[in-house]
Amino acid sequence: MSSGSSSEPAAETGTETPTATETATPESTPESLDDWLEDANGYDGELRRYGPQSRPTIMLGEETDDGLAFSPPVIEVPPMTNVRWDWTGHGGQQNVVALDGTFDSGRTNAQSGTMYHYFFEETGEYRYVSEPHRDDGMKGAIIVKEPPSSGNTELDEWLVESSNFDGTIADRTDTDTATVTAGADGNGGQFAFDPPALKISTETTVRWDWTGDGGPHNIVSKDNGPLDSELVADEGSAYEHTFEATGTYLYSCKPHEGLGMRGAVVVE
Ligand SMILES: [Cu+2]
Repeated sequence: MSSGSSSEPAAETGTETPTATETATPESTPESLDDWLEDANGYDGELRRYGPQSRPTIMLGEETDDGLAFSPPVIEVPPMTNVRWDWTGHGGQQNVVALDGTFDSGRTNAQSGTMYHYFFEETGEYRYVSEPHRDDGMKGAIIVKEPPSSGNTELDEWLVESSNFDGTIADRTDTDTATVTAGADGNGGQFAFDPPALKISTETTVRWDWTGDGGPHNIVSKDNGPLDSELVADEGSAYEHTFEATGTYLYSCKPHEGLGMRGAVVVE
């Protein structure tokens, strides 16, 4: 299952027994992931989620207010994802070592341009450190789990990288006017729609209310849908649309679409 050269940090798949000199000490007492990550440099409690077919890259040696960090420190990926680590060249010698020995980039390296990758096949929580900086908070985690599922595939694929989407479609089928907050917490700032997905009946008006946070946002349909608001930043701004026809309507805030600022309206 292994491939790549042995002298450089190399591609690996499957499980490998760490060598004696490079063995990471297993945790002696189980500690929750949240507790373990509490002093992880650059971690603000929000993980970055990637969808299927994505190619996540984590930078080593990112300078943060806390100190040297993996960036992003915590990511969530589906099974069968190849995760890559790139050395920035900052902060001296670094490596990537899973606490449970699942993956190990080998000898430390300080060279910008060094890379390592590991193919995650199975679900699980993988904690890892850069050994020279493990006591200084340079640590991270890869969470491998199935993406959130609402049962609506089109919607699930559109929202998979939206941090506040957990597979729930908020039920607003019993109201004539449903509201969505634009500029809610999420996606690494105030870059979320809340709720990200909602379900309404035909003839229902959806109103998006701007919080004023996160800079200018807009509401624009994917492809050629009916939603097309102005790009505005002011708190108290609003945009409305009344949905006549059934279907799944996908939209985003164009400036923040890549961050995951996406939403969906299901009209029944
Ligand atoms: Cu936005």
